[in-house]
Formats: sequence, C-alpha cells, structure tokens
Amino acid sequence: MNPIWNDKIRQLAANEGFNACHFAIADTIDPDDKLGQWLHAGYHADMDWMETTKSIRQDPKLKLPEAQSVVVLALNYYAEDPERPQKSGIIARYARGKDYHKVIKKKLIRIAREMDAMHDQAKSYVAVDSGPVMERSWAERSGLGWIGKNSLVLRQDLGSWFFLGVILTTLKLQPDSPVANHCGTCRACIEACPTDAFVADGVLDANKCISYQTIENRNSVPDTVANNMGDWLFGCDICQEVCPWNRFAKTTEEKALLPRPGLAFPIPDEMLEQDEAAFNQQFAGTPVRRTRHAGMQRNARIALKNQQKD
Ligand code: B12
Ligand code: SF4
Ligand code: SF4
Repeated sequence: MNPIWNDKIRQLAANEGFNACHFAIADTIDPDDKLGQWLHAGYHADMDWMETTKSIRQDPKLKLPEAQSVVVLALNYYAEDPERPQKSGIIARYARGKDYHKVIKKKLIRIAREMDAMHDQAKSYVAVDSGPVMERSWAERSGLGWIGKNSLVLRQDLGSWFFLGVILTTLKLQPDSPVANHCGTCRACIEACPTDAFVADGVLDANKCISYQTIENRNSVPDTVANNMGDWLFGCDICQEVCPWNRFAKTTEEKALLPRPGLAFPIPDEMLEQDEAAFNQQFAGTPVRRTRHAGMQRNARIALKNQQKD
C-alpha cells in the first residue's frame, strides 16, 4: 500500500479535469447478487449484454486477474438550458455535447499510462459506461458518492449530473470509506417518474424507463410508456431535475461536454423531415447517434403525438 500513489493519482485526475477521484479494494462487488436479481426479474429488457457479462461485472479480477485496486472518477456534465423553442422536444443533458465515452476514455488512458509507470509490471484496465464494470457500486464502495433512490450516484457538491469512469489497477492503493446516504425521507424522484419505472427505492425496471425506450430499444415503444413520454426525444432527466441535490449544480468546465448549438431542443416536426444523412450529420460525434435515424424518427413521432394531445 503506497499513499503517495493515491496523492499522485488524485493530482493526475484533477489535471484531467475530473471533479472527484476515489479508491476501493478490487474485491468482488455486489455480494448479495443484486445484479443477478435484477436480471432474473427481466429489468434489463433486451440489454442482453448485461447478462452475458454478469460475472465479469461482479468480479474485477475476471477482467484484470492481478487487480488490487479500483480508481473511481467523476466528471460533471451540467450546463444551463439554452432558450427552449415552442413545440420542441428534449435531448437529455448528458447527450448535448461531444460523446462522453470518447472524452473520458482518453483522459482515463492518459492517467492509466502514468499509473502503469509508477511500478514495474503495473497494469490497468479503463472503463466508461460500456465496459463490464458496475460503476455505481464502485462509486458507492469507494465513497465517491451514495446511490440515490433514483439509482444514480449523488454527491453533496455535484448532485448527480456527472459521469463515472473507472480504472482497475494492479497497484495497491489506500481505499476510501463509503459515505452516508443523504436521500433521507425524500421520494421526489420516485414520485416524479411519469412511467412508474422504479419498482423499489433504487431499483429501476428499464422496460418502463423513457431513457431505455428512446435510446436502447430498437423496436416499437409500448403504449404504456409512449403515452407518458411527453417531449423526450433521447434519454430522460426527470428523476434528476426534481432532485434537491441538483439545485446547486454548476456548469461543467469540460468544454467538449457543453451543449452544441441546436442540440438540446430539436423540433419533432423537423426531425421527421430529416433523412438519415442529415440525422448523422446533425448528431455526429454525440451520444444521440446511438438511437440511429430510425430510433429518432420513432421518438419524434411519439413526441409529436403527445404534443397534439396537449
Ligand atoms: C444499463 C444502464 C442503464 C439502463 C438501466 C439503468 C439502471 N438503473 O440500471 C438505462 C438505459 C435505463 C439507463 C439510463 C440512464 N443512465 Co445509465 N447506465 C447503465 C450502465 C451501463 C449499467 C447499470 C447497471 O449495472 N444496472 C444494473 C443495476 C442492478 O445496477 P446498479 O443500479 O448499479 O446496482 C447496484 C446499486 O444500485 C445497488 N442497489 C440496487 N438496489 C438498490 C437499492 C437501494 C435503495 C440502494 C441504496 C442501492 C441499490 O446494488 C446494485 C448492486 O451493487 C451504467 C454504466 C456501468 N457500466 O455501470 C450506466 C450509468 C449508470 N448510466 C448513467 C446515466 C447518466 C444514465 C441516465 C441519466 C441517462 C439519461 N439522461 O437518460 C439514465 C438514468 C436512468 C436511471 N434513473 O437510472 C451514468 C450514471 C452516472 C451517475 N451519476 O450515477 C452511468 C454510470 C454511465 C456513466 N459511466 O456515467 N442506464
Ligand atoms: S429516466 Fe425518466 S423514465 Fe427513467 S426512471 Fe428516471 S424519470 Fe423515470
Ligand atoms: S430526489 Fe430525493 S430520493 Fe431521489 S435521489 Fe434525490 S434526494 Fe434521493
């Protein structure tokens, strides 16, 4: 165990613009098999990749056999809303700028390279979102934040508008302790969800979640969700907008994540006129590309129908 390494890594993280950097021992995570219960209940909908990578998600040593520690990092992505045009749809905040997978992965790789140089034969593995790592559980274990009733990780200084990134490493680092949960008796997120997607505090059924339906689902959206989806064209932020811890959010200092002009509030009518090439061009390099042209057409049709009801 070398506390000097912790200090150096914290400094590297700060130099890359991360807002928080915490450490945990690379034991198995999820001892109660909550992920298994979640999958067994079918709450992952058709995200089969969650099932096929279950064991690796729960045990970092299956990814990096000599892993000793886990470094968990947070990067704020909040930015104020630009002016919202009438009859517009909404793109979730996290997707209005450059794709965070690319932005964060580059930062993680640079930090990991420096970490690998700290000791002979040190090795690392970096992950942001798409890697088989239970990022929120590591954030909780490392004391980076607590898991709220909306199932997201929160911090007193940042609220929940931040991405997580993780580095598994063979370096033995001093672990941090978990922090208290500050949700208290609040249930604002559970009550605000328009599709009742929370089956219990902190447990989400993706089948009912607007975020899953508008981003991951390649088929039609069930009426129970579509009729309650409002104007959301990509993702959903309702269970974060209502969170009292997000009242004091500050704009990110990471320029690449700031909203691109015209990306926050597209007009569903205009989206419907867009051919595939125009869609690819407007959303090039942003997370919105994930839903593809067909997904955006479907989402825009639903948003338009919901607007006509109002
Ligand atoms: C699959 C996935 C989704 C799915 C399913 C979401 C879900 N709640 O599981 C869908 C597509 C719906 C989704 C939506 C969103 N996502 Co997402 N998603 C993921 C992904 C890839 C895996 C999450 C996972 O493992 N789910 C399975 C469940 C079982 O895991 P878990 O909740 O982590 O489970 C542990 C804890 O919750 C805890 N637990 C379980 N029950 C309970 C109950 C209580 C009371 C408590 C305290 C704890 C607790 O125990 C579990 C095991 O240890 C992660 C990235 C990653 N690799 O981890 C991003 C990630 C969680 N997503 C993220 C984001 C930003 C979003 C959205 C906000 C995007 C948007 N605006 O539309 C929404 C938010 C919806 C929501 N309220 O969760 C961020 C969250 C950052 C943060 N601050 O927490 C992540 C970490 C990506 C990243 N690298 O930044 N996502
Ligand atoms: S992202 Fe939207 S639909 Fe999904 S749980 Fe949160 S409020 Fe509900
Ligand atoms: S809205 Fe309330 S219950 Fe939900 S995450 Fe925020 S503090 Fe916790």
